[in-house]
Amino acid sequence: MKAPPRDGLAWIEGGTFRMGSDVHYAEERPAHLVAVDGFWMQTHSVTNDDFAAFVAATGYVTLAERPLDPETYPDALPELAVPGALVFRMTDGPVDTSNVHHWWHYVPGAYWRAPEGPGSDIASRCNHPVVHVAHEDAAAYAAWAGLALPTEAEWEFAARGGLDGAEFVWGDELAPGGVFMANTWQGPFPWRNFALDGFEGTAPVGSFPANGYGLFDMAGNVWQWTDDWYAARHAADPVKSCCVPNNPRGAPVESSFDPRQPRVKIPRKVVKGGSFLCGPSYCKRYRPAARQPQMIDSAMSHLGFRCVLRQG
Ligand SMILES: [Ca+2]
Repeated sequence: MKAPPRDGLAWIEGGTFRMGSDVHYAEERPAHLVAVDGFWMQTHSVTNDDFAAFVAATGYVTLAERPLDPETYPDALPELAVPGALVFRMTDGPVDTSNVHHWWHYVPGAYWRAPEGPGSDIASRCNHPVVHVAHEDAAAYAAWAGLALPTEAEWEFAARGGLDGAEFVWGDELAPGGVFMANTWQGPFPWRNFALDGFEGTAPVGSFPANGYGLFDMAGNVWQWTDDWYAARHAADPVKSCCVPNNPRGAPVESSFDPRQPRVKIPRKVVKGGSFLCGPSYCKRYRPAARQPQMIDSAMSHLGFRCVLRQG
């Protein structure tokens, strides 16, 4: 174990691991060998307090606080062309879970300091992960802090905590001995949240046990940005075993656009980890192999980030 160059970083000794999974969602396939060099990673997601320090020092204004550029959003409805962010709201009863608009609502005035919109605040959530940060906001924080956003391979290698091939970042059982190991969703999504793990929304960082590398919340709580462009599948293993990809940097940007929305030209990055909204009844993405595409301008109440520090 190397001594950290600053507080809040854990050393992740590099190595070769099997990235992805062949037994879950299609986008996790195929499981394939990848090598990553050693790096440092923040032990916690960046918190509201952390982000407030960045904003106080720089005057930074997040994407969710800025008016929409009509050139980027030619089809935006006028009511959506005001600054805001996507806020999760529980429904009154069961809904068609193929339509995310039942529970995601564009709320004018919602941003990291007012996560549910005007009138809400983070006074009681200083040590919760910051949310409503678009990719460029996360990247700006990282640059200010002298850090970087992780690649998907770095993120997944770190999340596995040395348990190569395990289902979860702590092992193979969702709640070993009935103990919840991450902030996820218990109950029928999105209308009943039993909060058996103690948290209905986000939890303070570090509320659950760390993984084998000393990293907290690498499953559940909030999704985390990576710096890799998304593709719907992983690359397969190379034919020759000599040629395991080293420090892969994701897919080309062209592969990341949403084929279901051809008019939208906003590329998508990979997010990892799942969130407090992921549960067995809807979305089993609280696993290290799980991944999701996210348009880079997304500001959502279940999406945050953490940073890495590479050597050299
Ligand atoms: Ca929960």
